[in-house]
Order: sequence, then structure tokens, then C-alpha cells
Amino acid sequence: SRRLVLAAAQMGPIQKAEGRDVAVGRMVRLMETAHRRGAEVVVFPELALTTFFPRWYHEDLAEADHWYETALPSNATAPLFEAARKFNIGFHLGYAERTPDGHRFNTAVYVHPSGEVVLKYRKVHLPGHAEHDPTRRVQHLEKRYFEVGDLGFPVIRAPIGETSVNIGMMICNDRRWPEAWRVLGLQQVELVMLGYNTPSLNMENRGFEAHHLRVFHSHLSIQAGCYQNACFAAGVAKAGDEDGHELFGHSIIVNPQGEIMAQATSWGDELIVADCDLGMCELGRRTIFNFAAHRRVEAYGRITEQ
Ligand code: CDT
Repeated sequence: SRRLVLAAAQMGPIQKAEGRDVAVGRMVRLMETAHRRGAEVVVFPELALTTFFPRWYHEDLAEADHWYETALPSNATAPLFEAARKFNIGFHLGYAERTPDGHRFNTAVYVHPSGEVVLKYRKVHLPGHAEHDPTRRVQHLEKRYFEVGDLGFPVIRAPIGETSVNIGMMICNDRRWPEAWRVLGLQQVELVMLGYNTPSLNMENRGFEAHHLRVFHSHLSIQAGCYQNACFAAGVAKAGDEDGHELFGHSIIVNPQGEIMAQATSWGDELIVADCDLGMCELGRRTIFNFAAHRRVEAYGRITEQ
């Protein structure tokens, strides 16, 4: 059978004043732990190199340039690539991307142990707002700092460990959209790599969302997505008090039955590992979610209408 030892590397907070070297040092230690625990791939969170900077407003976009990567690897991120080679481990990294022609995206890549970037994804569902909102206690300026991703939801067959795996990606808010999962499912995705930064308090809350449902909604979305598309997922958070604002953590690895195989229990750097039998993806695909046999696209037209 095809097996994959999958690690999710939750990260504790990264403060605004901390440089990339601090985060990268912590990530290299997590990769070493992942190697010791037999993992073949390690998944890091969304925007893993810095604080979740969309909470900070810059009137002039150029002032925000320092939050973005213009090349990968760079001097700052090279130790991740070196660790991948040394420990023979692939890694998924979320980061802010600024392209040579000045486009800005919330991006994730999967890097093979050789250092080759095998898959890139740019976040499609950008939550929040584009202008400073004085009514909010904390800003969520993703619509200011990022353009909508222009790569769709690609899936490729990537060599991981001893086998090849159909991998796809989502970033944070994407996980709440069944359309995103289904577009990956339609490409026979087996493993969804998904980083997130989700505040414990909904800053748009006008008293309608109970705080105790925040983690539930995150897990509900990931577990349903895995079940309905017969795939595994690593949902990997940043956690704890970042710049005075709490991120809820609760990273999970989920199987194609929608069950949680492993869950982080701290608010710090924490590695969770699961031994995934990729054959499990076949059950759903052959039976209840056999798309060719049972999907009724003629009834779904509204999904792609404006
Ligand atoms: N990073 C990210 O997408 N976070 C959002 C928070 C939504 S509140 C504006 C999420 O969906 O988890």
C-alpha cells in the first residue's frame, strides 16, 4: 500500500518586531523533529515567516514591502532549503509574495527535498477589507495587501517520500468554501496542504457568532472537505498571542473519512504526525463520491454564475 508520514508544524506566535531569522530558526528545529519522527513532508502555516501583518495598516503600500519575499530561496529562507536536503524532507511554506512586476499575493509552495519548488498556489478567497476601518479594533487588510490568486487550484502528482501523491493547496479562508475543495477533489487530490492564521475573536462580530464556535467552524470545514472529496488534509495554524492578538491554533491532520488523526494541543511550536494510508482515498472515490457516476452537473449551474 502507498503510505505517507505527514507532519503538521504548528507555529507559536511571531511578533511584529521579530526578524525572519527567528521564525526560520524555529522552523528548522521543527524540521529536525519531523525527521526524527520519520516524517517525509512537513506543512507550515500561512505567512509563516512573519507576524500576520494584515492586522497592521500602512497607508503607503511601499512601506509594507518588507513583509514580502521577492525570491525563494533568499538569504533568510535558505536554511529551510538546506534542512530539507539534510533531512530528506519536503516542506510546504506559506509566505507573502511580491513578483518582479509588483504583484502581491498570499502564496504557498511545496518544496521537494532537492530544493525544487514543485507546486505554487496563490490564495483565492481573501477575507477582510482594503481600507482602514476605524470601527474595527483590529484590522484585517488582506484585500489591501494581496491580489486574488491567479493560478486557480492546481493539483500535481509530486514525489513525496517513497511514493507519489496528488497534492493541492488552500490557504486559510479558502477552507471555508466547498467550491475550493471540490475543484481540488475533481483533480483527484489526495493531500491538501492548508496553512492558516485565524484570530480567536471575530473582529467583525456584532454579537452573532459565539466565540466557542470558532474552532468548531474551522474543523467542520476541513473535516467535511476531506470526507466529501476523499482526501487527507494537514490544516496548520499559527497560534497564541501575536502582537497582543490571539490566534486559535488547533492544527489538525484529517483522513478521507473526515476523522481527526492528530491535533495540536498547545499554543506554541508543536509538531503533530500521522501515518497516512493513501489507499483510504479510494473508498470514497469508488462509492458515495464516485463523481463520474453520481455528480449531477446539470443541476449545479448557479455555482459558477455571478
Ligand atoms: N487568514 C485568514 O484568512 N483568516 C480568516 C479570518 C477571517 S476574519 C476576517 C479565516 O477565515 O480564518
